[in-house]
Amino acid sequence: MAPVAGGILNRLSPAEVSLEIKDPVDPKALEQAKGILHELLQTSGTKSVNEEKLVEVAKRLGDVDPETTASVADLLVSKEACKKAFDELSDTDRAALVNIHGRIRAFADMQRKSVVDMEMDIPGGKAGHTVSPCKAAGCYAPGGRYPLPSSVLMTAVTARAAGCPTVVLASPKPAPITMAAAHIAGVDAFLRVGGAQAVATMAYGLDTKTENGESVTVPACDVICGPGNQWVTAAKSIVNGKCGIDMLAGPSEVLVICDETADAKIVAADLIAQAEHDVVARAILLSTSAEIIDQVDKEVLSQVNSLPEPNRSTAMEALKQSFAVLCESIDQCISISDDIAPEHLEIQTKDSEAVAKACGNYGGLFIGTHAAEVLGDYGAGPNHTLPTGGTGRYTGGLSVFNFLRIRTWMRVDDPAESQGMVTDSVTMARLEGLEGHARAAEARKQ
Ligand code: HSO
Ligand code: ZN
Repeated sequence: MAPVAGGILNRLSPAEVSLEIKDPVDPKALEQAKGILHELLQTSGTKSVNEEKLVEVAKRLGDVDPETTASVADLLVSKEACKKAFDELSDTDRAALVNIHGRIRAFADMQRKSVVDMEMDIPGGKAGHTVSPCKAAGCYAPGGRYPLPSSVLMTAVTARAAGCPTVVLASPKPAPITMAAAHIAGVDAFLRVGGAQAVATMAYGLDTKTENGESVTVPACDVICGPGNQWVTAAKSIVNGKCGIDMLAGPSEVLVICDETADAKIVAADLIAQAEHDVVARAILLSTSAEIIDQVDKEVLSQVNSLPEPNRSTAMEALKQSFAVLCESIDQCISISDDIAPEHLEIQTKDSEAVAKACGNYGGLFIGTHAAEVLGDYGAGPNHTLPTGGTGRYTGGLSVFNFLRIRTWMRVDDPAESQGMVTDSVTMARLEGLEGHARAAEARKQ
């Protein structure tokens, strides 16, 4: 149903909510990303990307100024430049960056501590697992519509907390605040390149010597993470397997479940905050109260009109594709929300905690009026890199676990004690028709 007078949100009945889950990878962007990877790798003769090609692609796709970019060294932002950007921040801005960094790091450190090495007895010996970080993390922070230093912190700080010895960052056209964030996160290499070319460079690495003899080295990263546009997501889908990736992220979403006790002004502000990210972002309102829906809708229209440009037009576009649903019960709200599995789920009801517990699918959960989604964006603690487009059904957001490997081991100290296990293995091997296996087990018979 079309929006009502004085409002902007489409009104759907519960039955009209269709999932319309899109493939997280855009087919056209996938073809273009494949082309870029091919171009960067075909002439390299090595396993890393070809440096001249990278410079050419970065110039052509507008990452860098073709006039002032001479060599591959110009595609990197130096540590000195990042430190300078940090030092030049106002006291207030620097304090915000430092505080947010601290909270993200504290949360990630607790996550890291929550998973520990273990060992247990097996017949005649021991087995266990060890938790260990991958060597090189590649972090992407978008540079498009807005600079996103918070995404630099969310990705790079999490990789550091996991214990990755090398952290690479890619972010096109970095603003000084993005460079300052890279400084405080302590990134080792910073590529001012975006899109598929950035993902390819982090996946395959760049190893080169410039004319003045300086070496420019970006290692082939073991895990590539972070939000990005359709070409970043497409390229991540291509390199997935060569390296690990966190997720295939799509446009941002927020879903608010509220009842008559909610504050319409606050709900509206939260819907708009997410809508301003992107013209294809989505804001969804589910409520048991027709009055609240009307109030929120009117608030949305009036608040969005007071935003500065280009935020207003961006949010307006997104809100036109967004919707509100009047539900019969909170249980119905939860069931629709679970079908959607929103990236951000806000609960603003009288018993928010109980409602939150009953919700099954979401990227990040924000419980109660004061747990604003934007506080999560800016480092209350949990990561803001979250699954979108329904992928919250099978994955959570970015965390230290994306950079950790749980590796298992076993040892036999007392072969006599292990004989039962040996016999079982011989039997099972023959049931599988694997005579070589049977004999390898039998060699341990006593
Ligand atoms: N809400 C975005 C993250 C972000 N917001 C960065 C502001 N800056 C996706 O979770
Ligand atoms: Zn946001």
